Amino acid sequence: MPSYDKPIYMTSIELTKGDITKLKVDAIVNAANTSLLGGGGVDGAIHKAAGPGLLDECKTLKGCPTGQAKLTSGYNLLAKWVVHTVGPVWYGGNKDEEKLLRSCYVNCLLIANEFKMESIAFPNISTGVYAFPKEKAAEIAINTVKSFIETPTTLKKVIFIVFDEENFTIYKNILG
Ligand code: AR6
Repeated sequence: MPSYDKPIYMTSIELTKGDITKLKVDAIVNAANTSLLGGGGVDGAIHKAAGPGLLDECKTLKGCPTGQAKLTSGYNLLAKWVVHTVGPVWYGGNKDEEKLLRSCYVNCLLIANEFKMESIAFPNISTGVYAFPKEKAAEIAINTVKSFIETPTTLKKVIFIVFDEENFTIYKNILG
């Protein structure tokens, strides 16, 4: 039997298409706004599926700056937790948009690790109402997750859940 100095850590990356509110994972990520008080898109869908308890807890958080992340319970969701992050609005690329989007992914992953989560699902943060170019956003999302899981983490599975065919094709091409 060979012996190893260090355990081998394995985190898989999965791509799926559909509604994030239906996933049974430790945490789903919400693409929120700085108020954390709900909105449209994936944010609206998550609040609707989670029920009013989610908004009540969000009210206690006093908002969240762009690029940061905050944790709540999942309430009526199948997911135990919701990690709320605020992606950057795309202003053309000269307002630190790429750095801020990267920071969203890193901060969500740090929370996942801190709370010893084994699975987390990300929507395509900022690529809806906030108009971040989809291809660029996908590269940032995938590269950030890949480099994060190079160091030991409690996460066994990171899911990218896309809602539209265009993002599905983009992610599939990058992930190979
Ligand atoms: N499951 C998975 N992905 C979804 C779902 C869903 N149920 N619904 C939409 N998407 P957006 P943003 C995808 O606009 O660009 C909100 O009003 C969607 O197709 O939800 O970060 C917030 O309150 C897109 O690919 O988030 C903020 O004000 C992705 O989720 C603002 O929108 C993100 O689109 C945030 O804008």
